[in-house]
Amino acid sequence: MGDRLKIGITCYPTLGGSGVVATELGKILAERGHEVHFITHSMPFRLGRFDKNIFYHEVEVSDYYVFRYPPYDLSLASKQAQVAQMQNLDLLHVHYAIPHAVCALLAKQMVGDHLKVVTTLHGTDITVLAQDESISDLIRYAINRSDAVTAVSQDLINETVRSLGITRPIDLAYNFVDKRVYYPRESAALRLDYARPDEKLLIHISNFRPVKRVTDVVDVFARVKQAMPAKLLFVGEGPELSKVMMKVREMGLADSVIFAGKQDDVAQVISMADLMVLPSEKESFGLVALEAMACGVPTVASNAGGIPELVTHGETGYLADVGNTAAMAEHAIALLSDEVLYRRVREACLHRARFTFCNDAITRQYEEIYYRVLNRE
Ligand code: GMT
Repeated sequence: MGDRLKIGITCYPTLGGSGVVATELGKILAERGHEVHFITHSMPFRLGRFDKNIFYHEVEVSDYYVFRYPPYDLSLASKQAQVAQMQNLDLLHVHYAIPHAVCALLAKQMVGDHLKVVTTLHGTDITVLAQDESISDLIRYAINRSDAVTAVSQDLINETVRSLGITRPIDLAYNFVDKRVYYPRESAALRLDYARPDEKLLIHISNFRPVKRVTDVVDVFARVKQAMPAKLLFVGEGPELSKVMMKVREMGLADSVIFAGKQDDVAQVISMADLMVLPSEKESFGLVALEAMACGVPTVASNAGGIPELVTHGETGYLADVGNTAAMAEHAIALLSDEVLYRRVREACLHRARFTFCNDAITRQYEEIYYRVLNRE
């Protein structure tokens, strides 16, 4: 390892994949000897155990009565500047351009140019927010002024260049999972609470936003169930949950579908399943497919966004066009009814998760980016 760095990390601490990746990265950087300061509005939900190299600084928003909208962004920028000064930070690594990179750039102006800003794009900042002209100039500014910018898939880089006309280099740094946490867990006894041994168990995990097309999961499952005994396990909750529940009831599938709500020990839950279903409309990466892959569970997914960079069709899972639930079900049935094929795909999943999306290699890649912006290569 090179110099010991002092790194501030800002992310959405309670939000899906980006929060998980930012937190895991911080934990691994701390294990590698760096000092990591999380600057967020609440404790990152996967932070877990105590570590002498990890610090948490809570952003408190002023509720001064003249503010119609409490200014979170300004509170964040001033906290980032304060922590950077007090702790002598080398850099701020922010996840999401809006508002985190913009706040970090303001903090940098307050502290001085020696404070570097590394911005990681996770998707919705580009695929949704950049479409809004009133905000796209701000995203472009944040990207162009950051000392380094990374994105979680090549597809997201292409989308950023195309939709914002960005010409500066963007580093590709794939998401990763910690292989000490994500591996096939012993789950035979637990699984009996969800499915009989002769039933296949399909799983879907998300925040149930419309972009996840969760009702497509029900359509895929209904077709699979016609071909073989099967159960479906939903993990997570969000705006589309009641619509999905209603569809399950209308299709007469209530006895075969389990809604488990939010779960913490995702690796344990996934390990019970035979197949992950991820039919999203858009997905810059699709972290849950990687979590499944690392637990030896293949994914049937849409070929949207960055998913094909993760799920190799015919090798570590199967892809179909967005909304083509018939094709997704066909792939699922072919895979689940052929034991030899299933074993081969499972092995390929474990290998790919371990070697292509290896936490050590990707953490080192981020370190190299940090040393580069600090001119300490
Ligand atoms: O997809 C979401 O609803 C959550 C969002 C997030 O901030 O976690 O996910 C985005 O970032 C993840 C981590 O990089 C990616 O795995 C997801 O694909 C990406 N979501 C979208 O692009 C829709």
